[in-house]
Amino acid sequence: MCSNSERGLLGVAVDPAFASNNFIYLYYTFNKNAAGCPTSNATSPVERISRFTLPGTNVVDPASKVVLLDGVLNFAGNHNGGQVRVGPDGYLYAGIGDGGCDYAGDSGCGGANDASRDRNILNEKIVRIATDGSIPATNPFQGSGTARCNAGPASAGTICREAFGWGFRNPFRFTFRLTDGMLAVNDVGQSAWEEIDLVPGGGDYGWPCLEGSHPNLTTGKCSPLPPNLVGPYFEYPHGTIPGTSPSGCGAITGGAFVPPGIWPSTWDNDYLFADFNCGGIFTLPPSPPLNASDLATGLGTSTVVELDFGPSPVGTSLYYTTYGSGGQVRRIDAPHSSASTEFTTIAPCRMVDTRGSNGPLGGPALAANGSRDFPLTGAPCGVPADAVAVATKLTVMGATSAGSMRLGPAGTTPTLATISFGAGQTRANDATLALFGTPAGTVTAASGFASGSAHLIIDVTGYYR
Ligand SMILES: [Ca+2]
Ligand SMILES: [Ca+2]
Repeated sequence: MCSNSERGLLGVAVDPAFASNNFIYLYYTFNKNAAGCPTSNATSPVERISRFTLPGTNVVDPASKVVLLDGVLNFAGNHNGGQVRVGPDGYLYAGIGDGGCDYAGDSGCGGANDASRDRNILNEKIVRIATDGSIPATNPFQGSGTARCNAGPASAGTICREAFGWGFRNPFRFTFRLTDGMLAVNDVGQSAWEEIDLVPGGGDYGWPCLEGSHPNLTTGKCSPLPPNLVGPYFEYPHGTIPGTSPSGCGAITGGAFVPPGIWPSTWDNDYLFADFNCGGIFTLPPSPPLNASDLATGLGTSTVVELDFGPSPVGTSLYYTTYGSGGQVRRIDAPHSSASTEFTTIAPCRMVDTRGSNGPLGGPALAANGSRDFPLTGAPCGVPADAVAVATKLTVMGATSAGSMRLGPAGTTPTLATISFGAGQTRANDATLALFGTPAGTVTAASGFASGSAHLIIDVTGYYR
């Protein structure tokens, strides 16, 4: 293997039937012909995808190797793509980059590299093969004028049958939409635009003629502009992504759709994407308008390279890998809640008055060293059942001894005074009471006085959710 420049083990996929077949698929840079790992050679090293068996010992058996795709050009060492995944259709997908510089030596490097226009190579393509290496019957480029490219480039002018979409620059990471299986590709841009492409199969995504939806190369194979180019689903300029907070973004990496039901429902099917340069993970809604916003920021530069949801102690969590910081796997169990920032005022409403007749919201008075639970959602004040806290004014009257009331979420044992009073005093205090106890929506009021009793009144003035 070669691991210089951007080479190395670039992707791992697990077979959906792994529990019975133990198959994994690895995308890596193969030191072909033991030629060393030069950065200006059109025949070695190469990108390769092989299937291996990973037995219960958790050590890959090298003898189990079955090469599925080979001879993919790796010219300058960078822009190698690297993602490999088994799609919801059971086929193996991989994203392959432009190799940094033109393998044919007739254009240039970076934004001048026009190798992406060549359809007889697998570079700059999303490829799709069956897990045994064969070509799915429904691949878009079949029949006359096409050829297999699984052992290396085909003759000039022919089209690779492995290609599923083409005209990418460095489709480093991709994933599949949960609702319909649509392939979503994060194509790393050159110097100005990062893009997300939806790829149903067969399209030309424009590089290097376009970067995102903007002109990049306007001469040679891009003059005139090729017809029928597919524009990005979403693009963002280098710098600050509109709607988000970090600066210095400029290299899109991992992407993942939020599985419905694991986070608050406003997150269901959102598309998460990461940027390597600014160390952030951002979110797009499931449908236009595609306004981006922050999920996690300040993760450091050269960090996030891959996102995926997987099982965890809390059910399902978001995992991401980092390149900086020595290489780490990190986990996010839930997005930071914005719930406590949404406050609704209501006209002051008396919810609890223990001077009234006995009942859940009335008497009797609280007794020394005792406690009572009071439900604060629903009638008569109308605090919704999903409120996480209420704003209240507490009043204590008729205390027969000095002390305090301690209020907290139901099911807890409050130990701190929420309101203090002397014998015979009437005292009032504003208090925000959390409702996340058991049962939800209910608070416990504990008596912090040694004898007698005291009346408690709770007037609600608003709620948070
Ligand atoms: Ca060329
Ligand atoms: Ca494009």
